Amino acid sequence: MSLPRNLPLINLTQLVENIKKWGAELGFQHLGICDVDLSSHEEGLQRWLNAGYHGEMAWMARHGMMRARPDELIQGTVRVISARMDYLPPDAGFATHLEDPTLAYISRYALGRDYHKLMRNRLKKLGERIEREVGKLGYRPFVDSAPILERPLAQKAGLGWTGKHSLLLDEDVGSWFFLGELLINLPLPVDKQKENKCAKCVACMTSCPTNAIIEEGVLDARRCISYLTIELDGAIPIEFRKAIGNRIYGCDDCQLVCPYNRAAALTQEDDFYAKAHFSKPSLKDLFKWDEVSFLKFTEGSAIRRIGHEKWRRNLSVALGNAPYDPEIIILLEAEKGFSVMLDEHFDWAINQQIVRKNEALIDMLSLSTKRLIRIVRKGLPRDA
Ligand code: B12
Ligand code: SF4
Ligand code: SF4
Repeated sequence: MSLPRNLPLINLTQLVENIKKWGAELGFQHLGICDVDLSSHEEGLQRWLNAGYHGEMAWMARHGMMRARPDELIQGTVRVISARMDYLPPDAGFATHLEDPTLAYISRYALGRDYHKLMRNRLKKLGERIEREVGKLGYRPFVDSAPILERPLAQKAGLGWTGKHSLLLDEDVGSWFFLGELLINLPLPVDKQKENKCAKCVACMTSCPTNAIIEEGVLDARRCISYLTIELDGAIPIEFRKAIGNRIYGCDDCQLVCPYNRAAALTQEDDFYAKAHFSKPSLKDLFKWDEVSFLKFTEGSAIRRIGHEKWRRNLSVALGNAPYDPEIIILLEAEKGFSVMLDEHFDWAINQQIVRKNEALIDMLSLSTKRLIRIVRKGLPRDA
């Protein structure tokens, strides 16, 4: 990466002030700067990989310790500009969707347009803006796209602290935000790290429906509903299917119960608003989408990445968890024969429906879901 010829003449402190101003103009809610030393995270990363917590995400292990060494990823990098963009759409309807088992619950980050391209383009613009100011330099924007530990970087850059759920959060804004970075070769002054304010709270750990948060800040991804519904390619292990409830893409539970999300900011991006077909989506309607409809309705959305087969796999689990409805059994039976994996899920769901028919008046929501809904209605009245 080439360094600006006039580097000794640049007022780096003033430049950082400008970078933060340009970042805000580009729609970022917070920018911070850190150096590239993540050596204190290498042991934890290695333990996490050794324990197999990454499951089938082989790409997590592929690059070894490079994730903790941004200067190996892009040689010449000396600073990372870490950026936050809020995604919580208005009318999130958390409780409304979670308490009706005939509706699908989709993680609130995925209701609108895919964030990757949008954020990367803005970060690229930021790099170009800096270059206009100081002359030719080296920079590369990343959003989820590179083997790099984004949360530890953001924490170092002062964007917040790592909560017990392993996500980054900040006192006044909560955790409903994406992270992105601009790797850069300018020795900019760095920001201060923030204090961890989780204190004695363990709400996220005790509310996780699948007990995926196995230690403070350590997630066994293989148990996480986000992994099971998005990353996992094969069959969803039976032990998790009931706990998945109606969550058909990702999960927000550990964030829903976090006290710091009570005053979370809403997104400023229209692109992250929920698409009309994801507002109160019925499980049956979504299951009826053939592949052409799936591709049409998920165009530009992160959901498209999982493909139609996994979409139906997830929906069949949720249909299996829905109240008894003879139409569900007819729908599932009619779609059999596409793949062994799907057939097994459809059979499981049909079986669940039959069990439920026989149990007649059984209460549909688990005690933990009811508790979650109470917490959301009380703690997040605006977004409930
Ligand atoms: C892989 C991945 C996942 C996996 C695994 C999650 C995880 N916690 O690692 C799955 C699919 C489960 C997932 C889910 C989600 N993800 Co994700 N994910 C990533 C990704 C691509 C990599 C994360 C990573 O590096 N993990 C590796 C582990 C080792 O890192 P770590 O958790 O920081 O590990 C530390 C500790 O575990 C500790 N450690 C390890 N072992 C031990 C043992 C002991 C004893 C101790 C004390 C410590 C310790 O050391 C490690 C290093 O510091 C990042 C993007 C990126 N490139 O960073 C997005 C990212 C983290 N995801 C994000 C989001 C939004 C989500 C979801 C909320 C989506 C959803 N609604 O469904 C959920 C949240 C689940 C959760 N509670 O974390 C955002 C988070 C934004 C934020 N506010 O923090 C990111 C940053 C993407 C982005 N660009 O915005 N995700
Ligand atoms: S996203 Fe859901 S399943 Fe994953 S850790 Fe959080 S609460 Fe648990
Ligand atoms: S729920 Fe509690 S423990 Fe978990 S991240 Fe929020 S404050 Fe920390």
